[in-house]
Amino acid sequence: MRRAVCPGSYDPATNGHLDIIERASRLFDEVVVTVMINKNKKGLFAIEERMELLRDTTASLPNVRVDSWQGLLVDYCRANDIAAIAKGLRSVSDFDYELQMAQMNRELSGVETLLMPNNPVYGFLSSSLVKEVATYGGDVTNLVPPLVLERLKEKLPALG
Ligand code: COD
Repeated sequence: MRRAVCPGSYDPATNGHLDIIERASRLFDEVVVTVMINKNKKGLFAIEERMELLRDTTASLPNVRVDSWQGLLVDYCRANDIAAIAKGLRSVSDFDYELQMAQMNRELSGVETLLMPNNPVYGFLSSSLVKEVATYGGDVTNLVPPLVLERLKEKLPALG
């Protein structure tokens, strides 16, 4: 079975994430969307909630499942028989960092990274910017899945 992981913070999932997950699901037999836990970073959404939102958002993709992991991504890949990391690429600055991580992960474990150019419609989109815009009441309706929008409204009164 050809299995890939789409790792990320997903705090919260955006339409840009979804685009990459959907495209990866067409290339692999199974795609695991893994919320990587970073104890030093306090997010807006708890890990369980991020996973719930991802499950809801990817419910129509039968070969996609959601998981979480704390530690090195390559250890997760080894433990779950995953041969490829699938990620999106938004910009040249993304590329520098992603290339470095891809090379490090390959050096550590042999796992390959597939970098997919993002859909230009979502080129400017990141979870951080969505949170910042929503915090000040900006409209993020077209940038996130419906359940994410609902939860953002609950957490950020200005968005109401
Ligand atoms: N369009 C297309 N793709 C997008 C978009 C968009 N608008 N937004 C995000 N993406 C894709 C990118 O590929 C991105 O990598 C991925 O979604 C996840 O994005 P985020 O913002 O949710 O998550 P990040 O960037 O914080 O995730 C970084 C990781 C957690 C994947 C990374 O730090 C990691 O692997 N950490 C685990 C510890 C580890 O192994 N460290 C050593 C690495 S060499």
